[in-house]
Amino acid sequence: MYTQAMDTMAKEGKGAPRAVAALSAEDAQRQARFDERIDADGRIEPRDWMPEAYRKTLVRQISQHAHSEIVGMLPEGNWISRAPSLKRKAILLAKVQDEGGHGLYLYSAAETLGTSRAQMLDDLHSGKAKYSSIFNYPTLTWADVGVIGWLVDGAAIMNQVPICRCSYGPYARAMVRVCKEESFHQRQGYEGLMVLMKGTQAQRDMVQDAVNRWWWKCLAMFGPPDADSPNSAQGMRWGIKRFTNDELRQKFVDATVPQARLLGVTLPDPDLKWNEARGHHDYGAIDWSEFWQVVNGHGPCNRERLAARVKAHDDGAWVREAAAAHAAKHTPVEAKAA
Ligand code: BYC
Repeated sequence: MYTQAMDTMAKEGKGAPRAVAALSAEDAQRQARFDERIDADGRIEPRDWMPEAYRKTLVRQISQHAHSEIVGMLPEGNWISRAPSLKRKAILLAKVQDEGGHGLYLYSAAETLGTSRAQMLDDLHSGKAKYSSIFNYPTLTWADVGVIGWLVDGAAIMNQVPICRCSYGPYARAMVRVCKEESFHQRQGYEGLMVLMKGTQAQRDMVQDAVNRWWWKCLAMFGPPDADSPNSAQGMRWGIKRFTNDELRQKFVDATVPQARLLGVTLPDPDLKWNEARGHHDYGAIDWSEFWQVVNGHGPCNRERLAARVKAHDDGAWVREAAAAHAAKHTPVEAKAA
């Protein structure tokens, strides 16, 4: 639904300020080669030289993205045991497993930058690393599962398709498969809602209620407005981000309005209207104070989500120990001696 809309993307972000630091002559040369490759829209690979700030930015973004996928399994996982039919249960199981897989590709991509998975998980569990704000809200009804597929996965695709062209090779390649799977997730959510909308009045009301609760949170998912986004200019300059937060938010609104109309739901924004002059929809003010509250750990489910992840990690200690013991037993003697 969204992927096709993103095929015509130009090169953006040229001319933005570069990070300046005192460099040795050799580093200056490496920096120049790096800049040239970025300017030519080339790929940076794990063994290539890269500025420390580029490496740090990627570890931050990719690890937070991985954490989001793993924490993102929880709100929908809540409904696996209560799905209304065997078919819906099988679909939801597959979707939640896919999210786990996305987390694993992304942790692997981040590991190529020299940070261990154990370190990244420590940062998540200690509350140092962020994950997407959207997963700190509860899933109250079955319609929430459909709305997460339609809107949350829809927003995720809008954000993630451009990352398939990210300058860092392993991240870009991981995102190709992630986006294909997210596309299926988005369609299954929309289809599930279509079925509910053709059902009883109570089912239609349940869908509308879920849309009312998730819409604004999905708009905030794209991150703070460009003027308050400290990482955007450099992320664009490095070809990590290809569109700004506000640009992606606008694309999402424009793509979603006709889908809402077809579904027969009302998006809960009295200021939402087509602006002929801009060629886009105008929309109302997002509550950024709520967003920052949630990002800073004070959303309705932050504690619960983190506690669930810490428990899962602790419960899995025996698996890691067994795997390490198995690996040690099968390491050739020469490798041990070396
Ligand atoms: N929630 O300067 P900015 C999924 C933070 S998974 C929490 O604009 P940047 C899915 C931001 O990290 C969805 N924090 O940053 C999974 C920064 O703080 P730090 C996850 C947020 O990096 C399962 C500060 O605010 N997707 O879709 O240029 C089921 C200032 O922001 C949020 C990704 O991770 C937020 N919503 O841009 C279904 C995609 N927004 O780190 C679905 C990859 C901002 O400086 N990531 N912050 O302490 C990105 O594209 C970018 O990192 C962002 C933020 C657009 C998210």
